[in-house]
Amino acid sequence: VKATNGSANAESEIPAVAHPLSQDPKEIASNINYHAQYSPHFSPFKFEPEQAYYATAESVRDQLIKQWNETYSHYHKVNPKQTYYLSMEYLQGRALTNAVGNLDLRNAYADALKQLGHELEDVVEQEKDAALGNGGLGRLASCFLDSMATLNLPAWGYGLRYRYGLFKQRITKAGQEETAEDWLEKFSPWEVVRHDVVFPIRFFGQVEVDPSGSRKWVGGEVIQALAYDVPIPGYKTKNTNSLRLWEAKASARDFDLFQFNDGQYESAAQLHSSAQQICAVLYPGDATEGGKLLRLKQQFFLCSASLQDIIARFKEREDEIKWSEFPSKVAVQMNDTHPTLAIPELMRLLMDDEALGWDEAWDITTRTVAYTNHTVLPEALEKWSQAVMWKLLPRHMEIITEIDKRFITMIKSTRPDLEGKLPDLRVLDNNPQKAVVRMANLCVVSSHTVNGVAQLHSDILKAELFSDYVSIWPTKFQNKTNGITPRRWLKFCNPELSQIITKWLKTDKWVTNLDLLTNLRQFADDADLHAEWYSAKLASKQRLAHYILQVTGVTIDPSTLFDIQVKRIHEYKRQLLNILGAVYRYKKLKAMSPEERKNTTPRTIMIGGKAFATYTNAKRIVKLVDDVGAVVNSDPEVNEFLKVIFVPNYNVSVAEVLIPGSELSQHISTAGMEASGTSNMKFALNGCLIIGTLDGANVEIREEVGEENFFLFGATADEVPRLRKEREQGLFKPDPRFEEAKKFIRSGAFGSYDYNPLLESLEGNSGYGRADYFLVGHDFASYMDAQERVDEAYKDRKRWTKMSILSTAGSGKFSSDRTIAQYASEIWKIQECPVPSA
Ligand code: B1H
Repeated sequence: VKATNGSANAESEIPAVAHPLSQDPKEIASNINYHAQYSPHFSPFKFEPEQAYYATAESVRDQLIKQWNETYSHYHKVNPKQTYYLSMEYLQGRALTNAVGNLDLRNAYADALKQLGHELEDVVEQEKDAALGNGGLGRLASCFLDSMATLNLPAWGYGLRYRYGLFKQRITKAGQEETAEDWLEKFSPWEVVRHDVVFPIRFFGQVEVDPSGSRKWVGGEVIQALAYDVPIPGYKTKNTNSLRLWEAKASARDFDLFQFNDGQYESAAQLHSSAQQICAVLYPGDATEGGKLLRLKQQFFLCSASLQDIIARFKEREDEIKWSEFPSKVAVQMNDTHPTLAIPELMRLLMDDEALGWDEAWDITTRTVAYTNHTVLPEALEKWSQAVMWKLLPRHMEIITEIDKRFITMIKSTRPDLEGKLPDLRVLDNNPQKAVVRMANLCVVSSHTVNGVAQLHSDILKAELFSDYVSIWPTKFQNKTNGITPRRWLKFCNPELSQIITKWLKTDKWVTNLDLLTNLRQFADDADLHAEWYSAKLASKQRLAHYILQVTGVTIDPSTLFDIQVKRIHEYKRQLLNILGAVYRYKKLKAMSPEERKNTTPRTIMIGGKAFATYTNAKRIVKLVDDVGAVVNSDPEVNEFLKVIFVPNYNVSVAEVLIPGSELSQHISTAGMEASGTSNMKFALNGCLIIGTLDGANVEIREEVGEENFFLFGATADEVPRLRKEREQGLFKPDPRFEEAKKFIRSGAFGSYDYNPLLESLEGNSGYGRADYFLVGHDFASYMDAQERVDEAYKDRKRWTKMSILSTAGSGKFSSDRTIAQYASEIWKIQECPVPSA
């Protein structure tokens, strides 16, 4: 065995050790016991679920480490081209169920734990979610890691090891309250620190020019990046890749003992506290200058550490270093613009440290990096102040300025027709008021490939945001429709449905070949399948009802239609449309006679998601949903027919309970605004029907499951600009149902909280400077009509069950295995590199 755990120059032979584990539950139990006693984290003689969790996780980690090390050695030996996925976010969720599932050891571990007096189901609940992300973009990164390992692709994830993950959300009388999520409070059994993998990261300082004319970045503050690796097992394969998370550290040398003994405690540890800030939280508030600087530091920290590591690995594996071969060994994928600094950092490392000239460094960089765009919302397109960047990264600003200059020269000489558009196309925006660097422009100019995340989104990128660049580089732009891992999002989170699918398809190959689900179509009318399908859904609904009772104290009835919208709270996602619909439904129910009510379709509407801490309107929406719930749920006249629940603290683990138990889910963004969406895919895969607009991946889901199995409503993306204009000009005639719902809220029916700012966003000034920018008013009528079609369809169980089966059957395209296979062949040009079995 070679000691090659990711470090450079780890060539010394170390003796092989006997692997401690087998698949035998008895031996596993003894290994869990061993960890409880010899890797103790708690007082002796305690073996409650929490202790059982840590000991079990450590035992599973033993299993993983063996194949993890083999994977590294194998990649080292074969030296294939590798992908490096750079992302500020990963939403890994829990790891234990996933690990024993991928290792195919679930039953063995369940048996072993039983012998020790525990249930695996309870033990896994002890794990805290690793929530190093916000929403879809971070979860996508995690699904991609799972698929890359499962497809045996030589790939790495790179990210930051945030001390506190995404905040925990509590709902109080005042609405959403945030508290820090201390996922590392005890420790994480899934990470391995690599004390031999450390790189210096510089901030501030200045550029020095030596007599030969070469430039060097010196001075400033230097912080160490220390690697923590998390194993990423593939499904039933030996390949176990790494998610390498960087932690910022100052060293003992940086601790000023003299100052400390002099009583200057804070300045003595100044660099230590500076280091701690970098990895403290994901997306620190950027309202202040300090906050902006910190975000930029985080981004650079990720990029610099990762590229130094990538270059060290490249050098370690080549006998003779030929830099021109770098792009045939390395593909760097930038997950949105957050890791854009990888571009000037790679240029700097190649030119200043490796002494390459501009042209050679530029050629290598542009053949190495690719960029995924995840949004067209203008507020999410990053722009960094040039002044701040000159201060923090002076050498990188020189390089960015040169990239900008050369781009201008190129346009002037090859595309004089575009000269007039240069002010928008160039990388630097030199507006004297606020000079900024446009990160998306830098990415497009410097990447060999740019992709959107669903067909509609990619089309919009090409036709609008990046249209002029398309005319310059027609082949640079691609689509890669997002996907989700069928392991976590069907097999592990919905074992009942998975068993039925395997039984009817007579194979479990669908787990890695999701297109096989189309074979369910032939049984879509089979009464036996219907019965099984219905009972699996009911079981999941009961589990969900139990969960809701636990976290909210509200009892919900599993025989009602379970209608769910879970995602980040944002005005463009239109949770407001949903709740206005619920308010209208409530009002109508109130006006009915008891007889009439019996003819309605009883519904439980669940809405969940976190609002960014400083996004006031989003927080008002949370408050409104909760207030409507409080009134409706305690109204004895109608609460048999309608309940409205705000599901607190939505995260990956909560999603794993909600999605299997869902029957209808809402994906109702203003068309053109949701780049893709990925929970829509998870719901559809679990036999949940979608009510949605023609936005993002909804378009493709509808195509795949069949339009008769999708409740469509709303304006289309190409109508939106005209509708907005008409709305502003006062040409919009609201549906009476829309007016009624708003009036009901204004009447104080849901309490005295001031909802005016929210309601006004639907009329006058929406904060975007325009009236009802998200077209809630325009789409309300067709939304309510679609909801009526839902109510009708649900009354016919046979029809609904058939639609549900066809929904699952049509979801094969949305496996992240498909997405990743396309990235691998069409962008990264990497091949699988399976670790041979012994
Ligand atoms: C997506 C983001 C995002 N797009 C800025 N953009 C952030 C932008 O805090 N920030 O600075 C955080 C996140 N996230 C999402 O990506 C899209 O909205 C979804 O439609 C898409 O499915 C997902 C994955 O592609």
